[in-house]
Amino acid sequence: MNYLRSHTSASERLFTRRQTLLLGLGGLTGLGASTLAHQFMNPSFNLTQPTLNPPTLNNFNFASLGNTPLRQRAANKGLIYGAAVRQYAVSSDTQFAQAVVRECAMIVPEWELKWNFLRPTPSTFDFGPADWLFNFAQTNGLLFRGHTLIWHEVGALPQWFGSVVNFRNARQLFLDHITTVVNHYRGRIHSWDVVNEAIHIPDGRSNGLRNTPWLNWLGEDYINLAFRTAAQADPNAMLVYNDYGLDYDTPQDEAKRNAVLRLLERLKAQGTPIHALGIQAHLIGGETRFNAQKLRNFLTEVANLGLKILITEIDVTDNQLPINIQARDQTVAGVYQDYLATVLNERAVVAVLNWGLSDRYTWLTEFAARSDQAPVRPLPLDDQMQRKLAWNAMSNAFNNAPLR
Ligand code: 9MR
Repeated sequence: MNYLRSHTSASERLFTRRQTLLLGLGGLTGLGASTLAHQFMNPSFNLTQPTLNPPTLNNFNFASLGNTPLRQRAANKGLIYGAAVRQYAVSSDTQFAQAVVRECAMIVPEWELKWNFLRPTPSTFDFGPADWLFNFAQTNGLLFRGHTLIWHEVGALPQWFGSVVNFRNARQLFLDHITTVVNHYRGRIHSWDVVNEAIHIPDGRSNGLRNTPWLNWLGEDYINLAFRTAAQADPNAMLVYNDYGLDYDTPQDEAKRNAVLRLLERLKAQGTPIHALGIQAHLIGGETRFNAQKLRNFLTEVANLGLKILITEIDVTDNQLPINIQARDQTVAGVYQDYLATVLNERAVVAVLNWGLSDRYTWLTEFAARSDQAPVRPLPLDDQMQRKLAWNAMSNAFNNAPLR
């Protein structure tokens, strides 16, 4: 199977981000974000006073952190920590598998529950690779979450999709897929990303919905229908709407936050069985347009709808940062620290998952490669499975998170 086929939304997104980043390459240290987060985290900080360079975070060499793994630090605060993994990596790389078991309390298949893996033909299902991961999770006492039932992304759809699905059979295929897949793990799964990335402001619809084949075939109610169908198949799974581009203080992200909120409000108002928002949090090393208060307000509004929040895919691109590894790791760690300090302060946030655990296996190797060819370093463990400054920053953020 060719995993690197066209990935419209992912590559398009990174391209856009690269463009905006190039325009804002003033301060590459991430200190702007650190400062904001610090102000926000400090209850005695008076916003009307001039900013006197509040102490920024140190170099993340927290000597006192100790060896406690991320899952334990998160659990101490009532949080779940986990990561997306690939079956081939876990099954062939013992060192990686051991790191996953050591650090994680939950895994999510990065690929294996997408249509291109599950649906070799329109009438068949292949749960082989996903079940392998499920069994790995069970054997090692890890929770398992599902990603994703409904997603427009061409790169995650089977080759036959475009030529087989049409107005006449779309509804049946949609219902059968959700019912069969959710039923397969019924009662044994933590949560499902039921619908992924359904908001796309540039598509120009007044409610921000993305123009997808499903929208075209089933109408705007397809999101509600997906959740209802999933809930019927497994009344106990946490059902999640998952999206990206919600993190920064930019007009695009602001518009997207608003559209996502309106969508969640509509769903709640019509009694859709939705339980949580998944915030992907694919973050950008070097991006300074982070406003902790705005992000925090958004989380509060989501929580006020009675929804939980999961940080589902956090990682930090480093392809626009200097090649020096120490400086690069420092900036990446700073982004983790600022972001997690902000979001973990909201008690509706119940889980944090990295999109990958080790730099040995990350989608960013292909999708946000460095022009100098240096390997990318977006995750808490390096490509030798060693803990990095990003791991320290995550540890520190969990240590400082309020108990839920
Ligand atoms: O990381 C995944 C990459 O390896 C796949 O090629 C791609 C298509 O299946 O999906 C990537 O994961 C995406 C996730 O499913 C949804 N949010 C964005 C992730 C990165 O693009």
